[in-house]
Amino acid sequence: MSLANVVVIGAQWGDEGKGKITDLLSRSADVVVRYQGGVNAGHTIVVEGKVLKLHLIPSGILYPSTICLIGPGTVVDPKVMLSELDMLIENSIDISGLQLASTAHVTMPYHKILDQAIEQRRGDNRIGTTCRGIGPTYTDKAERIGIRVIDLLNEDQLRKRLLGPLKEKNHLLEKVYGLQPLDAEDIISEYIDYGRRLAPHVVDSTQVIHQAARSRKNILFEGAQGTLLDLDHGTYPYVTSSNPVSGGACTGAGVGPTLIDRVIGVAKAYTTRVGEGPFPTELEGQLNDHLCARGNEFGTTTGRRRRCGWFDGVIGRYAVDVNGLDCLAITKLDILDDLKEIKVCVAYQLDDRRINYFPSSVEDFAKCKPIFKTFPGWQSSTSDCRCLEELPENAMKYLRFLAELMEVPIAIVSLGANRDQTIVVE
Ligand code: 2SA
Ligand code: GDP
Ligand code: MG
Repeated sequence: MSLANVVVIGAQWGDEGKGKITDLLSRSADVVVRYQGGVNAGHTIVVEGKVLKLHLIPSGILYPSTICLIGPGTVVDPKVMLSELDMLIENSIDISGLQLASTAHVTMPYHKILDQAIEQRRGDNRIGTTCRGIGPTYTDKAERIGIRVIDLLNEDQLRKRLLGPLKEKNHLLEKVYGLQPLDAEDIISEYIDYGRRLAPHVVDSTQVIHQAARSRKNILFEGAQGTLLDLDHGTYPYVTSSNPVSGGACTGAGVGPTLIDRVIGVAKAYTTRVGEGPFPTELEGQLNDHLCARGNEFGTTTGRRRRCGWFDGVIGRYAVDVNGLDCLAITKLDILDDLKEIKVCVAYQLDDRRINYFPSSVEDFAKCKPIFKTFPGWQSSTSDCRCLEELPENAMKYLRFLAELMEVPIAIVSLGANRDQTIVVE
Protein backbone atom coordinates (compact mmCIF):
# COMPACT_ATOMS: atom_id res chain seq x y z
CA MET A 1 0.00 0.00 0.00
CA SER A 2 1.43 3.40 -0.96
CA LEU A 3 1.61 5.62 2.07
CA ALA A 4 2.37 9.34 1.75
CA ASN A 5 0.73 11.17 4.71
CA VAL A 6 -1.99 9.03 6.22
CA VAL A 7 -4.36 9.36 9.16
CA VAL A 8 -5.49 6.14 10.84
CA ILE A 9 -8.69 6.55 12.85
CA GLY A 10 -11.11 4.34 14.76
CA ALA A 11 -14.44 4.21 12.92
CA GLN A 12 -16.47 2.91 15.89
CA TRP A 13 -16.11 3.29 19.69
CA GLY A 14 -12.40 2.51 19.89
CA ASP A 15 -10.42 -0.73 20.17
CA GLU A 16 -10.91 -1.49 16.49
CA GLY A 17 -7.29 -2.63 16.20
CA LYS A 18 -5.67 0.71 15.39
CA GLY A 19 -2.46 -0.43 17.12
CA LYS A 20 -2.12 -3.45 14.84
CA ILE A 21 -2.90 -1.45 11.67
CA THR A 22 -0.58 1.43 12.66
CA ASP A 23 2.25 -1.02 13.37
CA LEU A 24 1.66 -2.63 9.98
CA LEU A 25 1.67 0.68 8.08
CA SER A 26 4.61 2.04 10.09
CA ARG A 27 6.87 -0.17 7.97
CA SER A 28 6.62 2.51 5.27
CA ALA A 29 6.41 5.56 7.56
CA ASP A 30 9.22 7.91 8.51
CA VAL A 31 7.29 9.62 11.30
CA VAL A 32 4.37 8.28 13.38
CA VAL A 33 2.44 10.87 15.39
CA ARG A 34 -0.12 10.44 18.16
CA TYR A 35 -2.31 13.52 18.00
CA GLN A 36 -4.95 13.28 20.78
CA GLY A 37 -5.93 11.37 23.89
CA GLY A 38 -3.58 10.18 26.59
CA VAL A 39 -2.97 7.05 28.61
CA ASN A 40 -6.67 6.18 28.37
CA ALA A 41 -5.75 4.59 25.03
CA GLY A 42 -4.64 0.98 24.86
CA HIS A 43 -3.10 -0.05 21.53
CA THR A 44 -1.99 -3.66 21.24
CA ILE A 45 0.73 -4.88 18.92
CA VAL A 46 1.58 -8.56 18.61
CA VAL A 47 4.87 -9.45 16.96
CA GLU A 48 6.08 -13.03 16.83
CA GLY A 49 3.79 -13.94 19.68
CA LYS A 50 5.02 -11.10 21.90
CA VAL A 51 2.22 -8.80 23.07
CA LEU A 52 2.95 -5.10 23.61
CA LYS A 53 0.29 -2.84 25.08
CA LEU A 54 0.97 0.82 24.39
CA HIS A 55 -0.96 3.67 25.94
CA LEU A 56 0.85 6.79 24.84
CA ILE A 57 3.84 5.78 22.78
CA PRO A 58 3.03 5.62 19.05
CA SER A 59 2.58 2.15 17.59
CA GLY A 60 5.48 2.75 15.16
CA ILE A 61 8.02 2.29 17.97
CA LEU A 62 9.03 -1.21 16.82
CA TYR A 63 10.76 0.26 13.74
CA PRO A 64 14.08 1.64 14.99
CA SER A 65 14.56 4.25 12.27
CA THR A 66 11.06 5.73 12.64
CA ILE A 67 10.48 8.95 14.55
CA CYS A 68 7.62 8.41 16.99
CA LEU A 69 6.18 11.72 18.10
CA ILE A 70 3.73 12.30 20.93
CA GLY A 71 2.06 15.41 19.57
CA PRO A 72 0.86 18.64 21.20
CA GLY A 73 -2.80 17.58 21.13
CA THR A 74 -2.17 14.66 23.46
CA VAL A 75 -2.19 14.76 27.25
CA VAL A 76 0.75 13.09 28.92
CA ASP A 77 0.91 11.23 32.20
CA PRO A 78 4.69 11.23 32.68
CA LYS A 79 4.62 8.45 35.28
CA VAL A 80 2.81 6.08 32.91
CA MET A 81 4.91 7.19 29.97
CA LEU A 82 8.13 6.43 31.84
CA SER A 83 6.90 2.99 32.87
CA GLU A 84 5.99 2.35 29.23
CA LEU A 85 9.50 3.38 28.22
CA ASP A 86 10.95 1.02 30.84
CA MET A 87 8.77 -1.80 29.49
CA LEU A 88 10.06 -1.18 25.95
CA ILE A 89 13.68 -1.07 27.11
CA GLU A 90 13.17 -4.37 28.98
CA ASN A 91 11.91 -5.81 25.69
CA SER A 92 15.09 -4.59 23.94
CA ILE A 93 13.17 -2.09 21.82
CA ASP A 94 15.12 0.93 20.61
CA ILE A 95 13.43 4.07 21.95
CA SER A 96 15.87 6.58 20.49
CA GLY A 97 13.26 7.69 17.91
CA LEU A 98 10.76 8.70 20.58
CA GLN A 99 9.96 12.43 20.74
CA LEU A 100 7.56 14.33 22.96
CA ALA A 101 6.02 17.71 22.09
CA SER A 102 7.06 20.37 24.58
CA THR A 103 3.57 21.87 24.33
CA ALA A 104 1.60 18.72 25.21
CA HIS A 105 -0.36 19.08 28.44
CA VAL A 106 0.53 17.04 31.51
CA THR A 107 -1.84 14.92 33.57
CA MET A 108 -1.19 15.88 37.20
CA PRO A 109 -2.05 13.86 40.34
CA TYR A 110 -5.16 15.98 41.01
CA HIS A 111 -6.50 15.24 37.53
CA LYS A 112 -6.56 11.51 38.27
CA ILE A 113 -8.11 11.95 41.72
CA LEU A 114 -10.75 14.32 40.33
CA ASP A 115 -11.59 12.01 37.41
CA GLN A 116 -12.44 9.26 39.93
CA ALA A 117 -14.26 11.57 42.34
CA ILE A 118 -16.35 13.17 39.57
CA GLU A 119 -17.28 9.77 38.14
CA GLN A 120 -18.37 8.60 41.58
CA ARG A 121 -20.48 11.71 42.11
CA ARG A 122 -22.20 11.18 38.74
CA GLY A 123 -23.72 7.97 40.10
CA ASP A 124 -26.19 6.56 37.56
CA ASN A 125 -25.17 9.25 35.10
CA ARG A 126 -21.55 8.12 35.05
CA ILE A 127 -19.71 8.16 31.73
CA GLY A 128 -17.58 5.12 32.47
CA THR A 129 -14.28 6.97 32.03
CA THR A 130 -10.99 5.16 32.33
CA CYS A 131 -10.28 7.30 35.44
CA ARG A 132 -6.89 8.19 34.00
CA GLY A 133 -7.40 11.95 34.49
CA ILE A 134 -8.03 12.66 30.81
CA GLY A 135 -11.16 14.85 31.13
CA PRO A 136 -9.75 17.03 33.96
CA THR A 137 -6.44 17.50 32.06
CA TYR A 138 -8.24 18.74 28.93
CA THR A 139 -10.53 20.87 31.12
CA ASP A 140 -7.51 22.70 32.58
CA LYS A 141 -6.04 23.09 29.12
CA ALA A 142 -9.23 24.80 27.94
CA GLU A 143 -9.34 26.87 31.13
CA ARG A 144 -5.73 27.87 30.45
CA ILE A 145 -4.44 26.67 33.80
CA GLY A 146 -2.75 23.52 32.50
CA ILE A 147 0.83 22.39 33.05
CA ARG A 148 2.74 21.56 29.88
CA VAL A 149 5.71 19.29 29.24
CA ILE A 150 7.98 22.33 28.88
CA ASP A 151 7.04 23.38 32.44
CA LEU A 152 8.54 20.15 33.81
CA LEU A 153 11.98 21.24 32.59
CA ASN A 154 12.29 24.25 34.87
CA GLU A 155 11.50 24.10 38.59
CA ASP A 156 10.75 27.84 39.01
CA GLN A 157 8.43 27.81 36.03
CA LEU A 158 6.63 24.71 37.28
CA ARG A 159 6.17 26.28 40.72
CA LYS A 160 4.84 29.48 39.14
CA ARG A 161 2.37 27.56 36.97
CA LEU A 162 1.28 25.12 39.66
CA LEU A 163 0.68 27.13 42.85
CA GLY A 164 -2.46 29.05 41.80
CA PRO A 165 -4.30 26.13 40.16
CA LEU A 166 -3.29 23.74 42.97
CA LYS A 167 -4.84 26.07 45.56
CA GLU A 168 -8.14 25.82 43.66
CA LYS A 169 -7.83 22.05 43.17
CA ASN A 170 -7.14 21.54 46.88
CA HIS A 171 -10.20 23.59 47.71
CA LEU A 172 -12.24 21.37 45.42
CA LEU A 173 -10.72 18.16 46.78
CA GLU A 174 -11.30 19.14 50.42
CA LYS A 175 -14.54 21.11 50.37
CA VAL A 176 -16.47 19.44 47.57
CA TYR A 177 -15.21 15.87 47.66
CA GLY A 178 -13.98 15.54 51.25
CA LEU A 179 -10.56 14.34 50.09
CA GLN A 180 -7.02 15.08 51.27
CA PRO A 181 -5.34 18.16 49.78
CA LEU A 182 -2.07 17.67 47.88
CA ASP A 183 1.30 19.14 48.79
CA ALA A 184 2.78 21.48 46.18
CA GLU A 185 6.43 20.74 46.97
CA ASP A 186 5.85 16.97 46.80
CA ILE A 187 4.31 17.38 43.36
CA ILE A 188 7.07 19.71 42.19
CA SER A 189 9.88 17.38 43.21
CA GLU A 190 8.12 14.34 41.69
CA TYR A 191 7.33 16.09 38.39
CA ILE A 192 10.72 17.80 38.05
CA ASP A 193 12.22 14.34 38.35
CA TYR A 194 9.93 13.09 35.57
CA GLY A 195 10.95 16.12 33.51
CA ARG A 196 14.63 15.26 33.99
CA ARG A 197 14.03 11.75 32.66
CA LEU A 198 11.87 12.87 29.75
CA ALA A 199 14.09 15.82 28.73
CA PRO A 200 16.12 13.88 26.11
CA HIS A 201 12.88 13.21 24.21
CA VAL A 202 11.32 16.69 24.42
CA VAL A 203 11.16 18.56 21.09
CA ASP A 204 9.55 21.45 19.28
CA SER A 205 7.05 19.27 17.43
CA THR A 206 6.27 21.85 14.72
CA GLN A 207 9.91 21.79 13.63
CA VAL A 208 9.98 17.99 13.59
CA ILE A 209 6.79 17.54 11.57
CA HIS A 210 7.35 20.30 9.07
CA GLN A 211 10.98 19.44 8.47
CA ALA A 212 9.78 15.91 7.70
CA ALA A 213 6.99 17.26 5.49
CA ARG A 214 9.37 19.49 3.54
CA SER A 215 11.68 16.52 2.94
CA ARG A 216 8.66 14.60 1.62
CA LYS A 217 8.85 12.00 4.38
CA ASN A 218 5.86 9.75 4.99
CA ILE A 219 3.95 10.82 8.09
CA LEU A 220 1.44 8.53 9.75
CA PHE A 221 -1.04 10.06 12.20
CA GLU A 222 -2.27 7.50 14.73
CA GLY A 223 -5.71 8.19 16.17
CA ALA A 224 -6.81 6.94 19.58
CA GLN A 225 -10.34 5.97 20.79
CA GLY A 226 -12.89 6.23 17.98
CA THR A 227 -15.24 8.46 15.99
CA LEU A 228 -18.27 7.88 18.26
CA LEU A 229 -16.16 8.90 21.27
CA ASP A 230 -15.26 12.25 19.70
CA LEU A 231 -16.03 15.24 21.92
CA ASP A 232 -17.77 17.10 19.09
CA HIS A 233 -19.05 14.30 16.87
CA GLY A 234 -19.64 11.36 19.20
CA THR A 235 -22.41 10.26 21.53
CA TYR A 236 -22.00 13.28 23.83
CA PRO A 237 -21.80 13.24 26.85
CA TYR A 238 -20.65 9.60 26.60
CA VAL A 239 -17.43 10.57 24.87
CA THR A 240 -13.81 11.27 25.63
CA SER A 241 -12.47 14.82 25.98
CA SER A 242 -10.53 15.09 22.73
CA ASN A 243 -11.05 14.71 18.97
CA PRO A 244 -10.34 11.19 17.69
CA VAL A 245 -11.72 12.08 14.21
CA SER A 246 -9.30 12.68 11.35
CA GLY A 247 -9.64 16.47 11.69
CA GLY A 248 -8.08 16.07 15.15
CA ALA A 249 -4.83 15.17 13.39
CA CYS A 250 -4.61 18.72 12.02
CA THR A 251 -5.16 20.52 15.31
CA GLY A 252 -3.51 17.86 17.47
CA ALA A 253 -0.34 17.57 15.41
CA GLY A 254 -0.21 21.09 13.99
CA VAL A 255 -0.61 20.44 10.26
CA GLY A 256 -2.99 21.78 7.64
CA PRO A 257 -5.55 19.50 5.95
CA THR A 258 -3.67 19.87 2.65
CA LEU A 259 -0.79 17.83 4.09
CA ILE A 260 -2.98 14.76 4.46
CA ASP A 261 -3.21 12.41 1.49
CA ARG A 262 -5.33 9.56 2.85
CA VAL A 263 -7.57 8.68 5.76
CA ILE A 264 -7.96 5.02 6.74
CA GLY A 265 -10.82 4.01 9.01
CA VAL A 266 -10.31 0.95 11.17
CA ALA A 267 -13.49 -0.97 12.00
CA LYS A 268 -14.08 -4.34 13.62
CA ALA A 269 -16.21 -6.82 11.68
CA TYR A 270 -18.62 -6.39 14.63
CA THR A 271 -18.83 -3.60 17.22
CA THR A 272 -17.69 -3.08 20.79
CA ARG A 273 -18.04 -0.30 23.28
CA VAL A 274 -16.49 0.06 26.74
CA GLY A 275 -18.03 2.51 29.18
CA GLU A 276 -21.56 3.84 29.36
CA GLY A 277 -23.78 5.25 26.62
CA PRO A 278 -26.21 4.06 23.96
CA PHE A 279 -25.20 1.22 21.62
CA PRO A 280 -28.09 0.18 19.35
CA THR A 281 -26.64 -3.10 18.04
CA GLU A 282 -25.52 -4.35 21.47
CA LEU A 283 -26.23 -8.05 21.95
CA GLU A 284 -27.56 -9.73 25.03
CA GLY A 285 -26.80 -13.09 26.58
CA GLN A 286 -24.89 -15.88 24.88
CA LEU A 287 -23.93 -14.10 21.67
CA ASN A 288 -22.48 -11.17 23.59
CA ASP A 289 -20.55 -13.61 25.79
CA HIS A 290 -19.36 -15.53 22.73
CA LEU A 291 -17.95 -12.41 20.97
CA CYS A 292 -16.45 -11.16 24.23
CA ALA A 293 -14.70 -14.47 24.95
CA ARG A 294 -13.57 -15.23 21.39
CA GLY A 295 -12.53 -11.63 20.71
CA ASN A 296 -10.96 -11.28 24.18
CA GLU A 297 -12.92 -8.07 24.54
CA PHE A 298 -11.49 -6.61 27.71
CA GLY A 299 -10.09 -3.08 28.03
CA THR A 300 -6.40 -2.86 27.18
CA THR A 301 -5.91 -0.15 29.81
CA THR A 302 -8.46 -0.93 32.53
CA GLY A 303 -9.33 -4.60 31.91
CA ARG A 304 -13.06 -3.71 31.83
CA ARG A 305 -15.31 -6.02 29.85
CA ARG A 306 -16.29 -4.51 26.52
CA ARG A 307 -19.91 -4.58 25.41
CA CYS A 308 -20.32 -6.45 22.12
CA GLY A 309 -22.79 -6.13 19.25
CA TRP A 310 -23.28 -6.52 15.50
CA PHE A 311 -21.66 -4.29 12.91
CA ASP A 312 -23.52 -1.00 12.66
CA GLY A 313 -23.58 0.34 9.10
CA VAL A 314 -25.31 3.56 10.12
CA ILE A 315 -22.48 4.67 12.38
CA GLY A 316 -20.06 3.25 9.81
CA ARG A 317 -21.41 5.61 7.15
CA TYR A 318 -21.31 8.46 9.66
CA ALA A 319 -17.63 7.67 10.31
CA VAL A 320 -16.97 7.73 6.57
CA ASP A 321 -18.50 11.21 6.37
CA VAL A 322 -17.04 12.93 9.43
CA ASN A 323 -13.55 11.56 8.82
CA GLY A 324 -13.54 11.75 5.02
CA LEU A 325 -12.48 8.10 4.86
CA ASP A 326 -10.80 6.87 1.68
CA CYS A 327 -10.81 3.23 2.67
CA LEU A 328 -11.38 0.77 5.48
CA ALA A 329 -9.33 -1.73 7.43
CA ILE A 330 -11.74 -4.42 8.65
CA THR A 331 -10.32 -6.24 11.66
CA LYS A 332 -11.23 -9.32 13.71
CA LEU A 333 -13.11 -11.01 10.89
CA ASP A 334 -11.80 -14.28 12.38
CA ILE A 335 -13.87 -13.70 15.53
CA LEU A 336 -17.03 -14.34 13.46
CA ASP A 337 -15.69 -17.67 12.07
CA ASP A 338 -17.90 -19.93 14.23
CA LEU A 339 -21.20 -18.16 13.76
CA LYS A 340 -24.13 -19.68 11.89
CA GLU A 341 -25.52 -16.30 10.98
CA ILE A 342 -24.23 -12.74 11.18
CA LYS A 343 -26.22 -9.52 11.24
CA VAL A 344 -25.46 -6.03 10.01
CA CYS A 345 -27.48 -2.98 11.01
CA VAL A 346 -28.53 -1.13 7.85
CA ALA A 347 -30.90 1.48 9.33
CA TYR A 348 -32.63 2.41 12.58
CA GLN A 349 -36.25 2.48 13.65
CA LEU A 350 -36.73 5.75 15.56
CA ASP A 351 -40.29 5.88 16.96
CA ASP A 352 -42.40 5.26 13.84
CA ARG A 353 -39.72 6.34 11.34
CA ARG A 354 -37.01 4.44 9.55
CA ILE A 355 -33.82 6.52 9.46
CA ASN A 356 -30.46 5.77 7.88
CA TYR A 357 -28.41 8.48 9.60
CA PHE A 358 -26.85 8.96 13.03
CA PRO A 359 -29.20 11.29 14.97
CA SER A 360 -27.52 14.29 16.58
CA SER A 361 -29.54 13.91 19.80
CA VAL A 362 -28.17 11.23 22.12
CA GLU A 363 -31.69 10.77 23.52
CA ASP A 364 -32.93 9.90 20.02
CA PHE A 365 -29.91 7.66 19.47
CA ALA A 366 -30.76 5.79 22.68
CA LYS A 367 -34.25 5.10 21.28
CA CYS A 368 -32.97 3.77 17.93
CA LYS A 369 -33.75 0.12 17.27
CA PRO A 370 -31.50 -1.55 14.70
CA ILE A 371 -32.92 -2.87 11.44
CA PHE A 372 -30.78 -5.82 10.43
CA LYS A 373 -29.83 -7.66 7.28
CA THR A 374 -28.85 -11.25 8.05
CA PHE A 375 -25.99 -13.12 6.38
CA PRO A 376 -25.14 -16.81 6.55
CA GLY A 377 -21.87 -17.45 8.44
CA TRP A 378 -18.93 -19.30 6.90
CA GLN A 379 -18.23 -21.60 9.85
CA SER A 380 -14.62 -22.25 8.99
CA SER A 381 -11.36 -20.73 10.10
CA THR A 382 -10.10 -17.63 8.29
CA SER A 383 -7.05 -16.98 10.46
CA ASP A 384 -4.63 -18.61 8.00
CA CYS A 385 -6.03 -16.92 4.88
CA ARG A 386 -3.47 -14.62 3.26
CA CYS A 387 -5.34 -13.38 0.19
CA LEU A 388 -8.97 -12.63 -0.62
CA GLU A 389 -9.23 -15.73 -2.84
CA GLU A 390 -8.54 -17.92 0.20
CA LEU A 391 -11.47 -16.48 2.17
CA PRO A 392 -14.70 -18.53 2.28
CA GLU A 393 -17.34 -17.29 -0.18
CA ASN A 394 -19.70 -16.19 2.63
CA ALA A 395 -16.93 -14.16 4.27
CA MET A 396 -16.30 -12.44 0.92
CA LYS A 397 -20.03 -11.72 0.57
CA TYR A 398 -20.04 -10.20 4.04
CA LEU A 399 -17.04 -7.97 3.29
CA ARG A 400 -18.45 -6.91 -0.08
CA PHE A 401 -21.67 -5.89 1.63
CA LEU A 402 -19.82 -3.79 4.24
CA ALA A 403 -17.91 -1.96 1.48
CA GLU A 404 -21.16 -1.35 -0.47
CA LEU A 405 -22.98 -0.15 2.62
CA MET A 406 -20.23 2.26 3.58
CA GLU A 407 -19.44 3.22 -0.01
CA VAL A 408 -15.67 2.95 0.49
CA PRO A 409 -13.30 0.17 -0.51
CA ILE A 410 -11.76 -2.23 1.97
CA ALA A 411 -7.98 -1.89 1.79
CA ILE A 412 -6.98 -4.23 4.61
CA VAL A 413 -8.61 -7.30 6.18
CA SER A 414 -7.24 -8.48 9.51
CA LEU A 415 -7.69 -12.09 10.61
CA GLY A 416 -5.68 -12.31 13.79
CA ALA A 417 -3.60 -10.21 16.15
CA ASN A 418 -0.25 -11.05 14.48
CA ARG A 419 1.29 -8.89 11.77
CA ASP A 420 1.15 -11.64 9.17
CA GLN A 421 -2.53 -12.40 9.79
CA THR A 422 -3.46 -9.67 7.37
CA ILE A 423 -4.65 -9.33 3.80
CA VAL A 424 -3.59 -6.10 2.13
CA VAL A 425 -5.97 -5.63 -0.77
CA GLU A 426 -4.37 -2.71 -2.59
P1 2SA B 1 -12.00 8.94 29.26
O1 2SA B 1 -11.19 8.13 30.22
O2 2SA B 1 -12.44 10.25 29.83
O3 2SA B 1 -11.37 9.09 27.92
O4 2SA B 1 -13.37 8.08 29.04
C1 2SA B 1 -14.45 8.63 28.32
C2 2SA B 1 -15.08 7.58 27.42
O5 2SA B 1 -14.12 7.15 26.43
C3 2SA B 1 -13.97 5.77 26.49
N1 2SA B 1 -12.58 5.38 26.20
C4 2SA B 1 -12.24 4.28 25.54
N2 2SA B 1 -13.01 3.40 24.83
C5 2SA B 1 -12.36 2.36 24.27
N3 2SA B 1 -11.02 2.09 24.46
C6 2SA B 1 -10.25 2.95 25.17
N4 2SA B 1 -9.03 2.58 25.60
C7 2SA B 1 -8.89 1.39 26.47
C8 2SA B 1 -8.72 0.12 25.63
C9 2SA B 1 -10.09 1.32 27.41
C10 2SA B 1 -9.99 0.41 28.63
O6 2SA B 1 -7.91 0.17 24.72
O7 2SA B 1 -9.36 -0.90 25.88
O8 2SA B 1 -8.98 -0.25 28.88
O9 2SA B 1 -11.01 0.39 29.38
C11 2SA B 1 -10.85 4.13 25.69
N5 2SA B 1 -10.38 5.19 26.37
C12 2SA B 1 -11.45 5.96 26.67
C13 2SA B 1 -14.33 5.40 27.93
O10 2SA B 1 -14.63 4.03 28.08
C14 2SA B 1 -15.51 6.31 28.16
O11 2SA B 1 -16.64 5.76 27.55
P1 GDP C 1 -6.91 -0.28 19.49
O1 GDP C 1 -7.17 0.50 20.72
O2 GDP C 1 -7.80 0.13 18.36
O3 GDP C 1 -5.46 -0.32 19.09
O4 GDP C 1 -7.32 -1.79 19.83
P2 GDP C 1 -6.94 -2.64 21.15
O5 GDP C 1 -5.51 -3.00 21.09
O6 GDP C 1 -7.44 -1.94 22.38
O7 GDP C 1 -7.88 -3.90 20.95
C1 GDP C 1 -7.83 -4.69 19.79
C2 GDP C 1 -7.48 -6.12 20.21
O8 GDP C 1 -7.71 -7.00 19.12
C3 GDP C 1 -6.01 -6.31 20.55
O9 GDP C 1 -5.92 -7.28 21.56
C4 GDP C 1 -5.39 -6.81 19.26
O10 GDP C 1 -4.23 -7.60 19.47
C5 GDP C 1 -6.51 -7.66 18.72
N1 GDP C 1 -6.60 -7.73 17.27
C6 GDP C 1 -6.39 -6.78 16.33
N2 GDP C 1 -6.72 -7.23 15.10
C7 GDP C 1 -7.16 -8.48 15.26
C8 GDP C 1 -7.71 -9.47 14.38
O11 GDP C 1 -7.87 -9.26 13.19
N3 GDP C 1 -8.12 -10.65 14.93
C9 GDP C 1 -7.99 -10.91 16.26
N4 GDP C 1 -8.39 -12.10 16.70
N5 GDP C 1 -7.48 -10.02 17.12
C10 GDP C 1 -7.10 -8.83 16.63
MG1 MG D 1 -7.71 0.18 22.67
